[in-house]
Amino acid sequence: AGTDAPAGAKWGESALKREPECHMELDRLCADSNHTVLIDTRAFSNGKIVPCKGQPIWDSNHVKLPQHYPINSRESRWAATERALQTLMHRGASARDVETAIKIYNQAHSKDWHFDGLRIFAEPIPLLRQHCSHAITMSQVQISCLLANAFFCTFPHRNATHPGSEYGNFPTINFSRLFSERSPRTFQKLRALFHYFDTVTEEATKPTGLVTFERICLPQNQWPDWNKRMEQLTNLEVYGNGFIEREGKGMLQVDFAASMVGGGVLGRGLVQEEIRFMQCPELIVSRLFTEKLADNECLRITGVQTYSNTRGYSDTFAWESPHKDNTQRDEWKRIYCQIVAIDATNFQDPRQQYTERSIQRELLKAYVGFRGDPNIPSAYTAAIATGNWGCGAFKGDPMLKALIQMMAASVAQRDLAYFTFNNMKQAEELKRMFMILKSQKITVGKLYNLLQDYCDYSSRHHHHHQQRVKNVFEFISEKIGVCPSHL
Ligand code: AR6
Repeated sequence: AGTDAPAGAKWGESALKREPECHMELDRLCADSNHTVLIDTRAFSNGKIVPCKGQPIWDSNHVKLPQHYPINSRESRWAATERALQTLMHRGASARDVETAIKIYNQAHSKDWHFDGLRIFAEPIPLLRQHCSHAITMSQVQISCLLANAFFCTFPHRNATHPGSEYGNFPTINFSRLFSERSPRTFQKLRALFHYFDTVTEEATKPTGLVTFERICLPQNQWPDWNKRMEQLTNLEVYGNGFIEREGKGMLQVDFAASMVGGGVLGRGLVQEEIRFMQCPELIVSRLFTEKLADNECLRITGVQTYSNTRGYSDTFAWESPHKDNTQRDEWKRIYCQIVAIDATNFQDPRQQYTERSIQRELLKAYVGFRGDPNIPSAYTAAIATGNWGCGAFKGDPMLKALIQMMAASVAQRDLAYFTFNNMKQAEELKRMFMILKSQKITVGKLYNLLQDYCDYSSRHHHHHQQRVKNVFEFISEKIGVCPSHL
C-alpha cells in the first residue's frame, strides 16, 4: 500500500494500476441487445468510421432528433432551422443574430413544422431509461453534431422540464438556459465551449474516435450485504494535492454528479462535475439520453477527450488554454479515459447522513459506480480516482464519505487514489485512519458495524450541545483501541 507516501507523493512511484498498462484486450466492437452502436461496425473493422444506416424512430424509447420531427405540414422545421442558421455563416455574426436565428425555429408553431436534413443519425439513439442497463457507442464526430444541435436549441420536446412533462425526468440539453445567464461564469463556460466547437470543426483537429456511454443498474439480488462482508480493505493512496482528472489519469475517475448528470453545467453550476464537463464537453451529450439516476445506478463514460485546460473553481473558474490530448486509444478507438457519474445524497441537514439508511444508500451508489465488469479479472482493473465525493455542494462529511468509498472499493476489489484537494490536514488524518484500520485487519463488515455504532452515538449526542461530538475517525480509533496520536 502507498500509505507511507507523503502528501503529494510522486505519481511515478504509485502502486495503483492504470490504463493502458493494465488493459485487457477488447472483443471486436459489435452491437447486441444491451449495446447500441451508432456507427457501422463492419466498416469499423476495416478502420473506417461511418454512421449506421437505419430507420429513424419517433417514440418514447428514443431520442427525438430535430430532423425527424413528424411531417404534418408543408413547412419543414429543419429547413427553417438551416435557413436561420445560414444567416449566421457570414463572419462576425453577433450574439443577437444567434438569438434571432434560434427564435425563428423555436416559435410556438412547432406543430406545423417538420425536420429534414441532418442525415448523420440514421440509427435511432435509445434513451437510457431508469432500471435498464444499456450502452451507446458513437463517434466523436456524431457527438459534435448532437452538441451543435444542443447549442442551437433544436432538440424538440426538451424545453419544458417541469416534473410530469415528457422529459421531466431528464436533464436539459438545449443551451438556452446557459445563454440567458449574464455572468462571468457563463462567459468562461462559453469560452470553453467555443474552443471545443473550434477544435471539432477544424479539419486538422477533428476528433477521430469513439465514446461509450453506459448506464449500469445493479439488480437488488446483487446488492452487498454490508454487515456480512469479510473483505479486507484494498489499497488506499492519499494525495494532499493534485486533481482527479489530471493526476488520476488512467484510473476510473469519479464524477461528483447530480442525479441529472451534468448538474448545473448548462446553468450556473461550476464545481467538480460542471468543470469536468467544460474540460471534456463531449460529456454534455449524456444529458440528451440519460434519465435521472436511481439509487442503484450510475453512468460510466469511456473515451471522452479533454479539449481545454481550466483554472480556478466556482467564481474563480476560468478557461485557460487549449489542451492537446495525446492519450492513447483502445481497440475501439476510445481514448483511455473512463469516468463514472455517481450522485451522492444532497444533505440539507448534514446530521441526516449518520443513519443506517443514508449510509446504505451511499454505499450502494459508490459500489454500483466502482464495480468493474465481473468478467474482467482484477489484475486488469484500474484503480479508482476519487476524493471528497458529496462533500461540497452536497454537504457530506469527508471522513464518513472516505470510509464509505473505501468499503465500496474493497467489495469491488479495486484500489483507491484519494485526492483531498489541497487539504493537507485531511490527507494526514485519512492516512492515519487507514493505517489503523489496516493494522487491526478491520473487514468491511466490521467497519459497517462500527459506523452503525457511530450513528447511535451521534444521534444520542447531538442534543447535548455543550459536549463536543467526536468525529467518526476519533470514534472508530477509540472503539478499536488505538489512539490516533500514538501512530
Ligand atoms: N479533484 C479532486 N477533488 C476535487 C476536485 C477535483 N477536480 N474538484 C473538487 N474537489 P462538489 P458534491 C473536491 O461540491 O458535494 C454539482 O453541481 C473539493 O474538496 O463538486 O458531490 C453536481 O452537479 C470539493 O469541495 O461535489 C451536483 O449537483 C469536493 O470535491 C453537486 O455539485 C466536492 O465537490 C455535487 O456536489
